[in-house]
Amino acid sequence: MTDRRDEAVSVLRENRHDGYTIPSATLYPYQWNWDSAFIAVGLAGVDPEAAKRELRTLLSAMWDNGMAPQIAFWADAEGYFPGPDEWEAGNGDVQTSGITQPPVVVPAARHVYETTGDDAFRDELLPLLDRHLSWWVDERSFDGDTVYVRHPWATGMDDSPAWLSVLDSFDPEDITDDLDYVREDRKSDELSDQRPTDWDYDRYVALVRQGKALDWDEAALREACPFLVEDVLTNSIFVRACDDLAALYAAAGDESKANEWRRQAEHSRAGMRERLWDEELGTFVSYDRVNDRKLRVNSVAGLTSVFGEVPTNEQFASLRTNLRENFLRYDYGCPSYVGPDMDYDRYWRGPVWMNVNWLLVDGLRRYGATETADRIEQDSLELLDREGFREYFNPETGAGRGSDRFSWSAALYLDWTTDHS
Ligand code: 2M8
Repeated sequence: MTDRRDEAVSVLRENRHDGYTIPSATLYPYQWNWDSAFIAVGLAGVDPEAAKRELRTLLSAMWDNGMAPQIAFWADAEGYFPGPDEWEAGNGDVQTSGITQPPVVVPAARHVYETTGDDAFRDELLPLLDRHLSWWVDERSFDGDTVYVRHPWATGMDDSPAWLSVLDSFDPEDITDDLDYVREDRKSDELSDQRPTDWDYDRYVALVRQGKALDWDEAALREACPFLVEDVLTNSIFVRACDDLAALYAAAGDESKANEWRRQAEHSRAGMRERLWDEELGTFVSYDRVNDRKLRVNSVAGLTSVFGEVPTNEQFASLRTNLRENFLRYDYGCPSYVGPDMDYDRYWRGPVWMNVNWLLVDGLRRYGATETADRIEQDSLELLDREGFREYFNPETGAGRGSDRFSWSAALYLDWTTDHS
């Protein structure tokens, strides 16, 4: 193993708790949903038993209705807001947050299964993964095709400029009468400039307090919540998750279930192509269901549609031009956003993120766009080799930003440097 790979393994070891891995010891001391899925992808090649355990723990935080929470508070920890008391949610075994995150858990489970060939693990996970994706269809879809989320934190791209107009469309004081809180994420002056603004946080906290006041009741929140967004990133991952669940069922010999999920993937893809495509921008965009409008911004989220093989060949041609001309003109691909509110150092408003690059590289290869995929993969490895396992990176200078010894950066480095042939 190279020194960097050794170091990646030690980052994951350091961040591992009892059956799960925290994203970072400085900023995020609990189990996060899509972080654990990316972590399992990286662990699959170096410690398959830990990869399986990571996913089992993640799925054991799932609610009875199939909601897989964004955070599972398995053990007490200091230094994160909002913690368990703020959410007042859980499944009886563990306290959790009351929102979800993109269902990368399904592609991760398929990856771990295909790496290990462990049929018993596949059969153990199948009903859980099915329950989770069924929840998206039953509880989180207006039309049965695309799915929605109701908090920016649920998208994973928390302060993306895509959410600005939705967050601006309501007054946080109209949905909660308590806006007192203390942020814990500004651990340094540098981080204070990189993390989301107080304006954003007021709205994040108000949405959490509204959810708690309504006991996380889905029907009530569908009526009252001012943030109901069909996020393009979540939908792209959801479509891929349906295909991957179908592949797992097919491997288990259940063709009827496999067909059911293939049909769902096709139906959701068709919905995205119809409603989320923006011809002028040459990308897919998210949709604001409360105000009935497209959120027309050029976020990398639209490009991740390749991960779900959503773009038609014609759409892919425009999307690829957009990617080359607007995103790959920076020294380091691929910035999370380009446009008027771009900020090279602020969180999801411009920096390069490794998990997004991983989704892009995988998706671009599916379209045969090998050179572009190679460029993004090489940029990613160069950044990680040079700067270490930072949380995100400035697309102009490549400088590492956010926390250090960040788990998914280490995990995806391992996956990129594993020989999969
Ligand atoms: C960031 O989000 C959390 C809230 O979930 C935060 O800022 O406190 C995001 O980058 C998110 O995508 C990620 O899952 C989480 C943990 O790494 O951190």
